[in-house]
Amino acid sequence: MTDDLFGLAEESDLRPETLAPGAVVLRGFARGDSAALVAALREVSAEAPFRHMSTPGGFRMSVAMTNCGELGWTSDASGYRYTALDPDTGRRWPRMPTSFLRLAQAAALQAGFPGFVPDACLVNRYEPGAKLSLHQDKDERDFTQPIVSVSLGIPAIFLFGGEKRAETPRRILLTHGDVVVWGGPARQRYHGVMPLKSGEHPLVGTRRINLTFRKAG
Ligand code: MD6
Ligand code: FE
Repeated sequence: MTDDLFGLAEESDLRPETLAPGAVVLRGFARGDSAALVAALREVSAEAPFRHMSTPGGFRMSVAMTNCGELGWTSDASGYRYTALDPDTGRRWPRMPTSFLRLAQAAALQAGFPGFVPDACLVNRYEPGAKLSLHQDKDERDFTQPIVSVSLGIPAIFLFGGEKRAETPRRILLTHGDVVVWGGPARQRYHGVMPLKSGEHPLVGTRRINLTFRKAG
């Protein structure tokens, strides 16, 4: 899965970068698969279009979202939850593409979480200015399972905090193909994404896409 077909992978690509116990960045891990991932994503978003969900408090999220897999994360006036049906279409979420599943499992294994079987993939699309406020991921049932997060497109600054919101987060630049795996003692850490700066990526265009794989059910 690393992009070493022509021996171009850099040293740093091969060594996981530890953010905290249980959280690692696998630099460039998805780069070699990224064209296939983007092609598969086009089919997913044709079936389940990106939409701006509302927070329970009534705010429109700046990040546009969709899902694939058995379960999809949704937010509206009644709260955050996973659903088997897309509330916008009334149909099941699209199947998780095999390329997505294989990548997520390989990344989890590389990070020390064998046997990861995600049933949900939340897809986040950031246009310039879009951001994600500090939050914890706590809508899943089983916190022993990690989250695998794949960044595609233009770079973003990822905020990685502590177990309390007040802790000042670290800032980590995530670029096209970077994968963050997040589990064990890091599972409940606050995190977010700074407002996206403008840019252009040859494959993805003027946006950033993030895929987060979870075992939700
Ligand atoms: C994003 N990611 O990178 C948003 N959550 O666009 C997340 O919220 C996230 O990257 C849990 C674990 C890894 C993540
Ligand atoms: Fe999150």
